[in-house]
Amino acid sequence: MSASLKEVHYRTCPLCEATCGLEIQTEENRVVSIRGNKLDPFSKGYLCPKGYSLKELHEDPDRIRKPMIRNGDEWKEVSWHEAFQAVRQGLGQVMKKHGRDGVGVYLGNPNVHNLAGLLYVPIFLKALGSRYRFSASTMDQIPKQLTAEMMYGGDFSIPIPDIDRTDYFLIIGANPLVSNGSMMTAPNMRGRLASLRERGGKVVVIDPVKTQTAKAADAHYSINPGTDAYFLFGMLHTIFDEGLVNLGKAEHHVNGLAEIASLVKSFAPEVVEARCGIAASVIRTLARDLANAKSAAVYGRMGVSTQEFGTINSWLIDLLNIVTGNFDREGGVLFPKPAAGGRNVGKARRKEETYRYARFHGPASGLPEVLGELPVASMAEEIEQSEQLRAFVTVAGNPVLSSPNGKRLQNALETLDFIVSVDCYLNETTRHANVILPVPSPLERSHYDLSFYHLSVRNIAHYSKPVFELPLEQLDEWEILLQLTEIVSGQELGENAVELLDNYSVSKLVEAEIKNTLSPTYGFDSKKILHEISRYAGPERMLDFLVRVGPYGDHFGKVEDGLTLEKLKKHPHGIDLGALEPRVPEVLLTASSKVELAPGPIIKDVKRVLGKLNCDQGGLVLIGRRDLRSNNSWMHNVDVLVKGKDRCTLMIHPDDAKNNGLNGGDVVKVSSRVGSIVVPIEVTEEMKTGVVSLPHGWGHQFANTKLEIAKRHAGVNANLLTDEQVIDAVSGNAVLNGIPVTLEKVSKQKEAHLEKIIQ
Ligand SMILES: Nc1nc2c(c(=O)[nH]1)N[C@H]1C(S)=C(S)[C@@H](COP(=O)(O)OP(=O)(O)OC[C@H]3O[C@@H](n4cnc5c(=O)[nH]c(N)nc54)[C@H](O)[C@@H]3O)O[C@H]1N2
Ligand SMILES: Nc1nc2c(c(=O)[nH]1)N[C@H]1C(S)=C(S)[C@@H](COP(=O)(O)OP(=O)(O)OC[C@H]3O[C@@H](n4cnc5c(=O)[nH]c(N)nc54)[C@H](O)[C@@H]3O)O[C@H]1N2
Ligand code: SF4
Ligand SMILES: [Mo]
Repeated sequence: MSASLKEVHYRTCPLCEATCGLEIQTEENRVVSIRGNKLDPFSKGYLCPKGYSLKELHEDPDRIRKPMIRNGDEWKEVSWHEAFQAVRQGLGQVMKKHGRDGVGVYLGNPNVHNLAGLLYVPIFLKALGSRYRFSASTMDQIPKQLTAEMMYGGDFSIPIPDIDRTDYFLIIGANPLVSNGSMMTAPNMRGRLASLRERGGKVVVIDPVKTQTAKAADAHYSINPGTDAYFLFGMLHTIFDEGLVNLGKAEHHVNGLAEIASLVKSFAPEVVEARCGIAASVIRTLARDLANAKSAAVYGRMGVSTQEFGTINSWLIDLLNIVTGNFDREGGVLFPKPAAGGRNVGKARRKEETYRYARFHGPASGLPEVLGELPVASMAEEIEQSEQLRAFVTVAGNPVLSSPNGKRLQNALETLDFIVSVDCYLNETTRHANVILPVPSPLERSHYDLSFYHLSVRNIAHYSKPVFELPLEQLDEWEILLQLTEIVSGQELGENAVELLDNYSVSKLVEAEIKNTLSPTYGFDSKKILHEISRYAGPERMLDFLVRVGPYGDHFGKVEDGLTLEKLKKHPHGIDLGALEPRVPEVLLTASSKVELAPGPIIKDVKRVLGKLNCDQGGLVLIGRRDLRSNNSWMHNVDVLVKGKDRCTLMIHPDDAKNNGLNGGDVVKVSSRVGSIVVPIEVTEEMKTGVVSLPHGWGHQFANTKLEIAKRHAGVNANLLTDEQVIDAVSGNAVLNGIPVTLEKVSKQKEAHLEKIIQ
């Protein structure tokens, strides 16, 4: 074989938020090796085991490569034409009878790691116009987005820890050494935390578990699950009580400080310590350390988001950063300035203080809409109760495994008239579909992190070309989404539908921009711009436009040497646009142009926190955990990631094991209000007493999926235990941590039998 067939490709790993740079060697159409790209200015060669596994993922014979139609239990590979005809008929019938709200949509996590999802799903949603829109966000970060919407005037205006320059890093309910960081894009967390400590800084972790991150920190405090609001209020109380409030530069940019001062009075550390399980003396010391640190950042993630006070927690974390003078300053928390599609760059501020919140309510659940969607915890109920909602479109999602009370959702999906799934696997959710539309492998598409550069600890721009060309007959995901757009729009645009819709969408984008008085292209000729970007089509054309009108762009000739897609292509390792810089007040898009410290809907919820001050959790509670080799539910069919020891175990503290008559390796039946599962235990002192943990994304035992490797490592679905009826009252976010459970030892003989009955 001639050497010329060997090629080296550089690209960003699309699997998680860390955005690591990959160096991929290929020979003809095969991956020879994958390693960390040392020349990537952000990740500098760092890679986790999932990055290497992209080769196996790409080659996985179970990955779907042809459109499929289900007839009863039988799946048949069909042409794209046939598949779209079936979708047209299936969705068409439902829409004819029930209108736009006849079709619901569920959007899963990989959408935000995918240019097609980010740019074309909104177009599809607009054409569909259904209010039944659900996504993984409402079992994840929606509380953070909602507080950002209310406090700063934009749901993507999220203050990000300046981890590389801070002197004190307080991590609450996050395990970035395993998750590789979330809502804080920063490859090589272990290295970054180690540097922080080497330069004399301190890392403190608040978590019911002595996690990998806790082990790498200076101090760790075990908190009772679901009680962070008490801990955080205790911290704020101390800061006000001990005269430590110092807003610094933020002083001139906030509204509502007096209200906060008055609210925190009820939460003295001595009052909250019993509830949160962290001693008052510790709370006071931590508050002083935070206030007195040269610079500090408080950061919280899934552990504080997916609980009953998710919104309150997100808000309190921001307040702590603000009242200690760490807001919008080096070493504190700052707003990134993304190169493309910046949701808070060149945007007008609100005319009045209204939020994209509670503009309508779920007809069955009565829950408020949040940022245009309804809470996923109410998805099954909405399907069950509605005579109208009869069809669903899922894009990159596996809610049967990922959403609370997955069993109820599974049953609800079975009652629908029609489901189409845009996905790469026939899995626990897509097996319910009537049609599956397969997407390219991650190596067959281009990549640019439109979302994560809003959350990145440095400003970065990195465009990746596809490693492989699209296989013959494989449509790109954006083309699939535009075909679906055509179908739900009720029009028949003929053979050129995709091109027509793509042209239309890009021209709308350009027209909106040239009418925006804050845009560098305000008043430009749209035809000229469209002509300039016409060398590209699809996501590349939109990306070229977004980069060029962005803050580092060439502004279509106005800025010499400014960024264009062409320029990005010439920098295959990515471009480092520098450390984060202060952006207040320019970034604030509230009507007042100030940070609103006391938004009405959040303040109202404080009563609920007070009301539950004296609750006692009593028995055992279940929380979740992540594993470095997992990525939610969908990478368990990759042998290199699942082989070895069983990762789906119930972790339990030795004292709790003893009290329940259990020994390591025993198998237990775990029951909650909603269901039961059977799982082996793993006894470990890492757990807090009274708390057990189970990873999510497992439960691959179903016969009618195409996941041969995952089936051999099936595990159990943690979401057969999580309770869809317990939610964060403000945002409707799912509660995935702190689920009351009971344990019962199961004999080996009973085990297999029980598993059959339960699942
Ligand atoms: N108990 C418990 N439950 C949880 C969590 C928890 O901590 N505990 N975490 C929650 C969180 S944070 C999240 S984000 C959700 C995730 O919830 P989901 O997004 O519903 O689940 P995933 O497992 O990410 O499923 C992704 C799906 O996308 C498909 N896919 C992968 N790549 C692509 C692509 O490029 N295009 C398309 N179209 N499809 C693709 C996969 O085959 C899979 O079907 O789970 C939540 N569920
Ligand atoms: N390896 C791997 N990486 C991933 C993923 C994955 O599945 N696997 N998923 C990706 C996704 S979608 C997301 S959203 C991110 C999530 O990123 P992280 O939030 O960093 O990940 P988690 O492991 O869920 O961390 C949550 C932590 O909160 C703790 N916790 C649970 N309940 C409470 C509580 O009540 N209070 C406090 N203070 N802590 C609590 C848990 O013990 C856990 O350590 O990870 C991403 N990265
Ligand atoms: S941490 Fe792992 S999965 Fe995440 S981007 Fe880096 S290599 Fe990919
Ligand atoms: Mo997530």
